[in-house]
Amino acid sequence: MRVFTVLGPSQSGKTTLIDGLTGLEEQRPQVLDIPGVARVTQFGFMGDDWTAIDIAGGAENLATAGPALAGSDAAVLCVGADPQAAVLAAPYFRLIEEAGIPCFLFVNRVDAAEGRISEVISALQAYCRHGIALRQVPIREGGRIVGAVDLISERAWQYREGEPSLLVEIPEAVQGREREARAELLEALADYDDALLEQLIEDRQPLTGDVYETATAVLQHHDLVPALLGSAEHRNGMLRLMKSLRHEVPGVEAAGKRLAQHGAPLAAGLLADHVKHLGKTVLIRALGAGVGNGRMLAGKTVGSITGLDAKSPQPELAPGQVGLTMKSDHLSAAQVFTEDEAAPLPDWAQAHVPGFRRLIEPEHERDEARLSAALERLSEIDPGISVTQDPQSGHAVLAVQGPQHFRRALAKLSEGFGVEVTERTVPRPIARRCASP
Ligand SMILES: Nc1nc2c(ncn2[C@@H]2O[C@H](COP(=O)(O)OP(=O)(O)OP(=O)(O)O)[C@@H](O)[C@H]2O)c(=O)[nH]1
Ligand SMILES: [Mg+2]
Repeated sequence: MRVFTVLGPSQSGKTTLIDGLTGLEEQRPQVLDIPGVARVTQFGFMGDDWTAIDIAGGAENLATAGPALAGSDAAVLCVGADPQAAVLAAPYFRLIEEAGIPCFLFVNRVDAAEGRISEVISALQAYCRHGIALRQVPIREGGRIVGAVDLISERAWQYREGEPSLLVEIPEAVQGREREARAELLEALADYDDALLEQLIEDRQPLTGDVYETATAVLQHHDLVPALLGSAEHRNGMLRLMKSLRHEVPGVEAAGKRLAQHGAPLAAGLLADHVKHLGKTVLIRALGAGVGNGRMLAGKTVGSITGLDAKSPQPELAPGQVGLTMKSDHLSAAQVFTEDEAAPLPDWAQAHVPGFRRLIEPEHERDEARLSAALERLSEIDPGISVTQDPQSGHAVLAVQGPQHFRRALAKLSEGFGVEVTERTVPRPIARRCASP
């Protein structure tokens, strides 16, 4: 099983994109939804198993993105086709660069694109340390984008509403732009492949299969960021993206190597939740062999493992597979596990220090003890939260990533743990006056 994380600015179309990818084949995907945080989908494509992790947009959710990326084989950064909005992609580019993970850029919403795609790419390039390599150029009709030409295969595709695109001849009007963009792509790839460079210098046409091979190696080393186009809403560009993922994304061994700080890791904790009647559930990914019910992980035995539905037993996870652990309170998200130990993920995957702080107290005094227990649980499942005690009032200080995150935390306290709270701003310490001389 291979895993990719889809991330990007709020409302860029990530959830719609995953719906489009999982809808390419008939069978119903399995879904785990943690509203406002992430949605995990398992699906099949051309005989391969995939897990897609959809991280809700917004800077406050970057704390969730780190652990998901750490345990993934690739990232898909989904952005809108708007050069003015490029800056919104900056924090995601930074995280992906720090993770060193292969990344596809998906320029979504091309149905509503205002300017040229090349302008979108150069605006995004300002925020990405690696070169962005356009893999497709748009086909336009009356100002609208109605298809795309793949620059490696030189095949042209005409979009169709809600259906796979139709193979067509490259329209004459696009041929000049296609040649120019293909030359740019080949030059960019040739920086990483001497044989290709030689062919270009000698003015020989490289074989399509060889160029795909180079493109795969370049993606896997995270040397360039390939960019694909489409419209998730209209299901355009879905098959191209999914086929690229299928051919180019490395297997689980690469993720295992990236996380091998203290010997070979056995599994990584990607995401956690607290579910009524079930308790703490942790989405883990096996990176090595020997992860299963009753087996040792992080120094204790694993209680039970299920599929994403939290029902179907999955007693063993083969390397690469993803499952939900229960009755295994010693496991957490944002950690990497060997048989004996749990270690925190590298710094880049850790949440930013939570800067939004509020004093909270239970609405009913009798809930004092329940609130402390709930807050302890909450900080176990949410890597972006920290809880301290206000020395003056003795009340809890809940520190989170921002106001939206705070509202979500309060909703979880109410719905998940049955504790209603009131909030206040944290009083600033009174500055001491200097005694006058
Ligand atoms: N025009 C157009 N609209 C789109 C496209 N893809 C998604 N949308 C719309 O954009 C809105 C947001 O889509 P979502 O898929 O929920 O976006 P998201 O990135 O998951 O949003 P968050 O989870 O809130 O960060 C919805 O109204 C979609 O219908 C597209 O390709 N073209
Ligand atoms: Mg979404």
